[in-house]
Amino acid sequence: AAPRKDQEKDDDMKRLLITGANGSLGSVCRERLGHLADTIRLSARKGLGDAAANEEIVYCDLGDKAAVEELVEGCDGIVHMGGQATEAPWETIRQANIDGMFHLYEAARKSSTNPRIIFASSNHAIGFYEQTERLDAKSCPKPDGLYGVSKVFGEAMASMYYHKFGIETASVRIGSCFPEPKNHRMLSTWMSYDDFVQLIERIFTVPRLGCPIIYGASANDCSWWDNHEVAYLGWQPKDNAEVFREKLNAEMDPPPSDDVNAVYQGGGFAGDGIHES
Ligand code: 15L
Repeated sequence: AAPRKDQEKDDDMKRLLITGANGSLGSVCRERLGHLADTIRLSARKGLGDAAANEEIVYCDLGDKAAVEELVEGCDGIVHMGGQATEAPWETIRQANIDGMFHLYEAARKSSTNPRIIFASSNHAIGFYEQTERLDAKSCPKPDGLYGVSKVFGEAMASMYYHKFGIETASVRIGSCFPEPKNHRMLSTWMSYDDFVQLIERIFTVPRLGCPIIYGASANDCSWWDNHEVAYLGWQPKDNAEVFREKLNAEMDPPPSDDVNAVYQGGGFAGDGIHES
């Protein structure tokens, strides 16, 4: 296929696919992205309940290439939250995050709709940087486990399919997207649901996306990450984890300065071993 990267996004989306729609962030997407397309196609291996009026549910295993091709056909946007979301045995990671990414991109390449993709990458792609270091989109990967390695792979897959076939992807190195920061490290890595939703809206609105790396974090005072390379998105996170500091201090002590949670950006993931199956 000829490269399509100079094509501008024309109008609103007809069908937006959310993979991993039963996961913790996938559920937030399901709840809050309904306005982005006429139809929302939700996918997971199980547990999606009943479809609402503008929803359609397609159960699919990312390891099944033919099923993923069917899943992607007809979608002009994809929020790819599906896959293994924490450290796990290699076989589990390989099926969901390695084979699954290949299947997704092959499906996108073959589809008739040239979907724009948001890939849920992770801070664990750079988790072995120390917390004293400041990163931007040009910082080399430094994964902190097999899960992090799979996210680096996913970003590479997105880059290749963009340069070869013009498929646009925003790889979002998501920090810690929860209602509130759960520990002191998350004062740096936290992203609020509101900021996350606004980021997704901007990614699907901007006329030309390209294939950026974006750090998914709120406007935290203690952030380690610089998003100046994606200023063109017009994304301005509003929340700041600092407002939770006092509450957090009342609940727990900060980790000792030589603890992985105080040394590495990826925190505990950096101290974890290989999970054997
Ligand atoms: C991730 O990639 C995980 O999916 C999530 O559960 C959190 O652990 C997050 O990173 C984090 O680093 O806080």
